[in-house]
Amino acid sequence: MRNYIGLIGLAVMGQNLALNIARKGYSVSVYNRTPEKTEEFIKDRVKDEKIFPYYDLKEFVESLEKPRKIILMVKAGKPVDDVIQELLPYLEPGDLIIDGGNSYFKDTSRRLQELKSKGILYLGMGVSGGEYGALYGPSLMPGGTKEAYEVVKEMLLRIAAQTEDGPCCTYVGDDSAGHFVKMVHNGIEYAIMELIAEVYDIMRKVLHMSSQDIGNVFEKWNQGELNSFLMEISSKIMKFTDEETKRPLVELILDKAEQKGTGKWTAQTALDLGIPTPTLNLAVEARIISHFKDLRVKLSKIYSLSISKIPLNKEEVIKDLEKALLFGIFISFSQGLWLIDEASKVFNYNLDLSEVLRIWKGGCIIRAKLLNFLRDILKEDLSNANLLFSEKAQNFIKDKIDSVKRILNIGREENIPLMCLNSTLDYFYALSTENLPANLIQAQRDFFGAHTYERIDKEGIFHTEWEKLE
Ligand code: NBP
Repeated sequence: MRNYIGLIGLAVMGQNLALNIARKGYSVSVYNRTPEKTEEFIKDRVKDEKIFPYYDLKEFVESLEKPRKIILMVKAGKPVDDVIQELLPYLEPGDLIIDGGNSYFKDTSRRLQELKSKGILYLGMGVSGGEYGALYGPSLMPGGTKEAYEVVKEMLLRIAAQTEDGPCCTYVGDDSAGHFVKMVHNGIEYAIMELIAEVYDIMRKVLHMSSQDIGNVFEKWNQGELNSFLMEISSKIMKFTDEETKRPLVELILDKAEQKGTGKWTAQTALDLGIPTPTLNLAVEARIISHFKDLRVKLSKIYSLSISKIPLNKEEVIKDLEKALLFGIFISFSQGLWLIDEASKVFNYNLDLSEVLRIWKGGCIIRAKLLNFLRDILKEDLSNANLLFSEKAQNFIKDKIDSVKRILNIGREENIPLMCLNSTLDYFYALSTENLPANLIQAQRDFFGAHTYERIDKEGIFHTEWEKLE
């Protein structure tokens, strides 16, 4: 009897995904470069599940029913290419490789083309939800050919998170669509995390709230419009006590945020495609700045940007913070969706934005009640990719703007950096402003570089000799 599917890479994601697949009744062959990890996995975590370890790649491939289906859960980048090269001698046309890691979408496109010439099917599949999601139901974002998706469709739909709107998996689109959507998912994730952190900063530094109290407010918000996975875990984090010191653990964690690259790729890709995503970009910048701890400590002593303690009504500020956070999260999704929509046109992904929002409703890190609202907006007009035109969006935004402004004013007054929140309002203002000062920029460009300009009073391309050259 051969096994239904194979999985390579038994770190946190691979182990949990293998268990999830096996618990849905499928038999799984597993392989890991370092054999000890496979042994440990089988010993520590596998019970009655039909999971079978292999320590030789050829035997691993031969253990699979045809056409073979192999999921890669290895580190993104060169390891994916290495594993594919090692597998190729044992594969036959019609076999399918699914890359479930966070691969760069351009790598996925390249691999897809290379494997197509050998008759091997390939899916680049975003998997979100961390180890918990991988085990109990992730959000799955597979992209590639429809033919490849059909081979594993039934299994993917079964292992994905289930919601009232169906399983959190769909055929995302052609080529690298799956990994593109996962990349932007992570870009939005960075932005929401930074926005929550900025709100937390105001609560602790300006409102002088304890971590426990902040946790209580987050918990309350999580019962309302802000209901989301990131709000839920933030409230739990705030209330978590360090065993050793009996202090809130969050207060003991060094303020240097790490990153693995998907947020940076989102920002770089948005710049390449010419789509404005300042909130997503600044979330990456905020992590980069956080890394310069020593420098920050030195500059903080030089500039002494102290908190001035302006008189504030705490309850009112908390209400404003809730609205500001909702606005920020809405704008983050708006920027991400616009980017995905543009990529769909440029790379011919044929994406359905509403489906993308649907499969983010469960399992993934950015799952949020707000997604229902965003889907309602898209239902009215699917071409409204940045979501800003609908009447629903207008009412939502108008209800929040004053709160955002008040919070930003507090930030300015009290010397609190609010990089992401600030950018959401500036993005909104800039996009909604008829006359931007870009006319002066065009004049400057033409002055020093003869780059030409257009005029508002007549058609054509113009150049002016701003100064006589002697
Ligand atoms: P890691 O990203 O830490 O990768 C570790 C795995 O890659 C191990 O199984 C390791 O084998 C294998 N590997 C490496 Br490194 N180089 C290899 C090579 N040249 N040949 C074969 N195998 C190689 O694991 P992870 O955190 O489970 O993530 C797996 C994928 O899922 C990544 O792309 C990640 O970005 C993505 N992802 C992770 C999360 C998360 O929450 N961690 C969430 C969503 C997506 P070894 O044991 O022999 O070193």
